[in-house]
Amino acid sequence: MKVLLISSNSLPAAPTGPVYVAGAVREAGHEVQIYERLFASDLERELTTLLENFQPDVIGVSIRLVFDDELGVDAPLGTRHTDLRPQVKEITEIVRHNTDAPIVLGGPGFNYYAQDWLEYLDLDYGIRGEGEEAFPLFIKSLAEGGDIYSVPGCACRKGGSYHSVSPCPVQDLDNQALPAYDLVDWQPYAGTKITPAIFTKRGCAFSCTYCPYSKLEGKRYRLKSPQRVIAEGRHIVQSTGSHKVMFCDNNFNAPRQHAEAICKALLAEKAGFQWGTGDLRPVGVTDDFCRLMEESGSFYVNLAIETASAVMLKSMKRGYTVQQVRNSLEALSRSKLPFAVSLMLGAPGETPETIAETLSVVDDYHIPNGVWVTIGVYLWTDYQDIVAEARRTGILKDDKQLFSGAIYLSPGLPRSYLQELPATLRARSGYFVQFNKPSESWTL
Ligand code: B12
Repeated sequence: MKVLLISSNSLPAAPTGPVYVAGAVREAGHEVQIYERLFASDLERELTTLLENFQPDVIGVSIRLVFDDELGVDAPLGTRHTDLRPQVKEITEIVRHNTDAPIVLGGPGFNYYAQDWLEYLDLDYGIRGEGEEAFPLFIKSLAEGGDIYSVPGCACRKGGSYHSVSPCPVQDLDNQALPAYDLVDWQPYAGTKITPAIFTKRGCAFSCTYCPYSKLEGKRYRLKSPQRVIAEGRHIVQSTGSHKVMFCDNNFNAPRQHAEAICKALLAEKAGFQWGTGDLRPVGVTDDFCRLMEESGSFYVNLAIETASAVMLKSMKRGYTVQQVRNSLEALSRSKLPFAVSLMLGAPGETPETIAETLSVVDDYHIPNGVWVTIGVYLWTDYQDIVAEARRTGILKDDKQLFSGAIYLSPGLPRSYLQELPATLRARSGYFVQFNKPSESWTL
């Protein structure tokens, strides 16, 4: 079969999901092409020409985001909210107009709202969860007349009604195809300063109240071997020319032994690339661990503190203490690692006092790569415990709000305080502030 994978993302990020899925589909014996929407200058013309020339039998559309909040100096509260759904619709309508081949939706932005997306786009097929095994199985069933509706993760409309099967997580991550970075032209990504990304494991053992990851990926870790991580990194160097790779894990350093094993292997094998990660948990970030990260070629780490108030650490069920946050910051400060810190303000229990506590901890350190502050917690899915709290307190009134954008802001934060907060934080050196909004017209 000929399979076209469209990365529908319109914001700068690596096409990580599409390349893993493309690799798997290719290994299953199909001919695959990837279309990247991010760099389209004339979407309709480019996509139409590609569909005419390639004549795909199946089109997979990878949806990364439903909405996004980007910093914008002119926007109210300094953040611009963009609803990204119409951009996905534009793509599927062009495809629909040009071919009758089935369109299959998937990706991290699809998982939480499968039924909403199918209705919104008026399409029939989607796959929730990891696509490496499920998508080739779906294509096989399609080609051989098998039962597509029994494929794990299948989220489809059948005879007008919605039908879904639970996703089945990939167990043996080492035995999957390499991410097909060779199928994309890396030049434009490099020009936009995007770093190719891979993941080193699936799963999350923690239960932070605002985060869906442990329910999305399971609490048990499924680890890639360090050799496999190196093989993926080398494949990236070879196919993109980039000597930098991002590990886009949930908490790179959990389990800690896994992170250490990867660093030691990178060091021992002179892997030939540097690495970074956006999610380091402030637990066990010792001098030794920092040295290991540094010597194994880390060019960037973000310490995901989120809060340094004892009350809020408990309320968000982060599973560490203020002292552990301080220990991590001290070890990173003693190292040469370029590091950043992220904070998430506004979860249940947050007050001006808890925010002051967090800031007073961070103030004790020099953070070389800056502090990224998010105000307001997105409500995406019942996988986040905070969604139940939002329903209980009337912040979330009906389920449709989840698909169109909803945020949680602690009732303990007065409006007048919230109005001032972004500007107050931005006045601090090295602070970036994203104020999550449910829509661009939303005001306090
Ligand atoms: C790493 C990451 C980032 C990194 C990206 C770094 C990088 N270099 O790639 C950073 C920190 C920059 C980031 C930023 C943001 N992120 Co982010 N991010 C993630 C994270 C943790 C992993 C994504 C990833 O690459 N995974 C690895 C790949 C291989 O997995 P995957 O993309 O899910 O693909 C698999 C499946 O989805 C499926 N699949 C994918 N495509 C397709 C297509 C078909 C046809 C099929 C069948 C299957 C399929 O198979 C793939 C292989 O298993 C996810 C959460 C998560 N754990 O999924 C959030 C996530 C994608 N991010 C999210 C958000 C909201 C954002 C931000 C908007 C945050 C903000 N600023 O407000 C920004 C947007 C930035 C941007 N430009 O896109 C949300 C999106 C939610 C939604 N429903 O819209 C997620 C899901 C987190 C969450 N809260 O649940 N993010």
